[in-house]
Amino acid sequence: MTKKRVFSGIQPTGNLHLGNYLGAIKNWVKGQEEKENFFCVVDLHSLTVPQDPDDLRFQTRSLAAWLLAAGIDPDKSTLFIQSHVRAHAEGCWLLNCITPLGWLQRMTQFKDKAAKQESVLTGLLDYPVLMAGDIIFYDADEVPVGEDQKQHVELTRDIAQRFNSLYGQEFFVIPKPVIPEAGARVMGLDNPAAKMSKSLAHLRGHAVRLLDDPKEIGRSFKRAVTDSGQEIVFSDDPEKAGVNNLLGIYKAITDKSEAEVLADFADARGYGDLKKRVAEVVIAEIAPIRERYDRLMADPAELDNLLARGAEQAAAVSNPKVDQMKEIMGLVLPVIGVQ
Ligand code: ATP
Ligand code: LTN
Repeated sequence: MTKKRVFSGIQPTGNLHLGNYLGAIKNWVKGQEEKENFFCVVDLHSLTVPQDPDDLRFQTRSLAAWLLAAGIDPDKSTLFIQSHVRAHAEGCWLLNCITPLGWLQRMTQFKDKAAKQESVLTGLLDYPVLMAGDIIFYDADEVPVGEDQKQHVELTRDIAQRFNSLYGQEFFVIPKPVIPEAGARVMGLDNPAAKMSKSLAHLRGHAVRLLDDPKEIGRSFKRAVTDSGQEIVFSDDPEKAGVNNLLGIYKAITDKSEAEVLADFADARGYGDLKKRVAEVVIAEIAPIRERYDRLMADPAELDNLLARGAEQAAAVSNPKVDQMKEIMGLVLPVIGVQ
């Protein structure tokens, strides 16, 4: 039986946090054995809001190093940088030409991000089309992402279906989002009503960043907002969102069931104890990743070699797919040698 193909991407925008790790990266690592995986540092997506060039260059390598440090194994998965493979930007144009504008104007992430920008770039509106291409140029079956990206994967399905029906063939595989149950939505420690977010990670006590040292992690959990009660339970009640978030983090890190998690806290003395124990498991998980990250960043040539290998493997799949797409759409392919 052929393995299911998985594609996922993450933006090199810095400040990688526990939400990114539990909502995305940890699941990528777990799924490496049974699936054929493509993991992409989506640097072109980062350009949809203004970036400092030096910072973007650093963050792109840094994110690749974090992914390897977290356990992405280049012998099992293809890890690469989006802009290293021509199919992404080129194929995005082709998809633009079959995607109705209204579909993009409806995206909630676009509306949220556009509201925060003084001047909205065309690329920001087009962001989901670039993302759709990432996925469908690899014939991916599954897209593991956090809850916030579900709408984009649904749009990807619509775009793929539209291409297939316009050109009368099953050319693109219709992918489905895979949302992890635990860790799908890690909330801010300072405000459990809002998701933990890179763009807020500079605020004291909002996020646990993978770069934080154990002391800082301990302090962030200590300050975490809870309620005035003392019941340690999983709950949908907005009042209990803080406690629910702490338990959810513990559950995602330990891979335990809700019952097992609650049993672990049966003897806890109040929220102080809860916060301390959650901090401990988070620190134990992150510390070795941080050590591997430091080692990888100390050898940039080796990192670049690994990424070159990944780009070559990725290009071998997506470039021919985009060339086929061009042909289907009526473009004339150049004779061999003019690439
Ligand atoms: P920002 O909030 O500043 O836009 P981000 O923190 O969402 O950025 P992304 O690069 O957009 O970061 O997301 C990377 C991956 O992490 C995605 O798969 C996303 O779904 C997941 N993710 C992001 N934040 C969370 C969170 N709080 N909980 C769970 N998963 C998350
Ligand atoms: N939009 C996603 C990042 C992303 C992605 C992808 C995720 C870009 N291309 C393809 C899955 C598949 C985000 O912000 N997390």
